[in-house]
Amino acid sequence: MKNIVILISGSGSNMAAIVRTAQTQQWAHRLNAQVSAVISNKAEAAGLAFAKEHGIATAVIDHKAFAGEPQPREAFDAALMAEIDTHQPDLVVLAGFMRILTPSFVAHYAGRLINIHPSLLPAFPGLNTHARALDMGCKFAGATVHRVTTELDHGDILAQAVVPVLADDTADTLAARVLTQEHLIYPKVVAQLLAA
Ligand code: NHR
Ligand code: GAR
Repeated sequence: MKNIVILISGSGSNMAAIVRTAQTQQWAHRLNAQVSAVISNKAEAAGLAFAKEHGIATAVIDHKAFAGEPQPREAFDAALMAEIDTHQPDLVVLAGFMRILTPSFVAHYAGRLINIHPSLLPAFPGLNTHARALDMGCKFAGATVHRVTTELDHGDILAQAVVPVLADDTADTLAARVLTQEHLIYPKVVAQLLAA
């Protein structure tokens, strides 16, 4: 059985899409894999309740608890790694996870760490992607699944989905259209990587 650990910070709808695919065995490839744990840096992340309801182990590692440390990001990432590694993951999946990870974290999970980003990379790395795409007058937007490297939102691209930008779009309506596509491509990439 292969183990997937998913990191979230919020609603966790991409996590839920992967959990549903795993629990119903509706992978794009023949696969014996489970979501072993869902870990959030925010105790209030709505996705934690979904994970618990689906029988998945959850944990909260609050990044704010490390604010007093001399190297708060390193200390947070070390605690996160210790929790993740108890689940012996074959793949670590960032799904709306909002903390930038240190080089030591990235190196520790080299080859098994992926993210979904709500833009057509290399356009719009970083935050507020939908507002920026609208400001630029983009006619298409989308999402990218990529490997996580030390350079933010710059790792190898594994999959993309494209949606049209409509004349009356707001950042919220565009985000919702992109999110429906994220839920389709992310479980597929997870299956591809674990089948390989
Ligand atoms: N870490 C590394 N090293 N490389 C990547 O490509 C990463 C990463 C961590 C997260 C997701 C990413 C996205 O899809 C991601 C990719 C958070 C921020 C950010 O600025 C930027 C990009 C992404 C996630 N975070 C702030 C920080 O100080 C906090 C923002 C907040 O809490 O709201 O870490 O877009
Ligand atoms: C998704 O659109 C994801 O691409 C994006 O946040 C949303 C999370 O939704 N990720 C980032 O912006 C990372 N910085 P979810 O929690 O419902 O999966």
